[in-house]
Amino acid sequence: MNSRDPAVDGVQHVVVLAGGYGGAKLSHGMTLVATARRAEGGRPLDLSVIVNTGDDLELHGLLVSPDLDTVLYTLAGWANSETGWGVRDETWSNADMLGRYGAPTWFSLGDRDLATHVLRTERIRAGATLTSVTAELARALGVRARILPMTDAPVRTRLRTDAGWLDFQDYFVRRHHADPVHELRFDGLTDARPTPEVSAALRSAHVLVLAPSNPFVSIGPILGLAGVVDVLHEARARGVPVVAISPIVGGVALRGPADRMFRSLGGEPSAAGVARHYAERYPGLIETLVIDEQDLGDGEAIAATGIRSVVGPAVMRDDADRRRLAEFVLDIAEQDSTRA
Ligand code: FO1
Repeated sequence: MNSRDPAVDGVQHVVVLAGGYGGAKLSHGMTLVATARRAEGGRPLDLSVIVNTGDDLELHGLLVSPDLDTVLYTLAGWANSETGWGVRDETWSNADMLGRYGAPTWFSLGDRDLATHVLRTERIRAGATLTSVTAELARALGVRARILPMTDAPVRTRLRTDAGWLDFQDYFVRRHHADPVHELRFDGLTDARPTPEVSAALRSAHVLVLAPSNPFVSIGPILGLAGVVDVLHEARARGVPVVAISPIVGGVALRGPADRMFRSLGGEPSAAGVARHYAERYPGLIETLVIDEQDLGDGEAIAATGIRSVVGPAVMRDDADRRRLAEFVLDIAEQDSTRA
């Protein structure tokens, strides 16, 4: 089976590897394409989003999964599009009251957002997996796409800075990701396994997309899970296109610390730096890197890494941009699979 066989039950299975908001926005773009195809009788698009869980934390006794929730809320139409996290039209009564009790409120849980953590924690305490709880929440919010935690085992990203080793949200929120990062650790990752649902999605994919998420702390943990890179290579060998989108545009990260991490962890904050990062860590994995037109000049340096670069609408400011980028990626994938 490969992506050249339109006959294969017709449905096009697109699998996106995602971290926070960049991955959520691209995934939303894919669902906009899926909806348009349903309306126009085009080839059905079935989306699975494999999401990083290394940002997860326990707070007030509750399990909080920021990247899963950003994808869930964005696909459900509930996302706060200004912040890129949490729920829109949020209220903060609970956080206010917690503050009155002297509880920490540097990581603010809105009242609607809190419901997600309460239900998730309750279901997991009752023995449910993170995968099954996420599917229940997605179904309840009317999300058709499969939102798949990369693993059901706990994985916690930790970052070594001049202030010592920090938990991810301490680094990212409490300290405003201002600390230069000298080393990364993903506690629990070596014992963790991709879930059966993740393995099945990777094996049945017609198109594999690395979203414009942080290559170090969002895409990295997913690709660091035992067996994931091997399954991706098997997919490429079957002619399945593997397309990445640069999270660095014009030398800066569209959101978050990715550009500074290139400086402190090695590499350079540029589209070429992203290509080198992926080519060195995961040789032969990525076929095509979508770069913004501002980075046209990086084309030769990218080609030198063995990755083909294509200039596309890499910046997503609104829904039209999200759909445009998703369509662009699917067109690239179509070209790649016929080239293969
Ligand atoms: N980011 C912040 O900068 N400040 C916050 O108070 C904050 C709260 C928060 C609550 C729930 C949630 O799912 C995400 C939240 N985030 C907050 C964003 C979070 O740190 C990031 O979404 C990821 O961890 C980075 O991708």
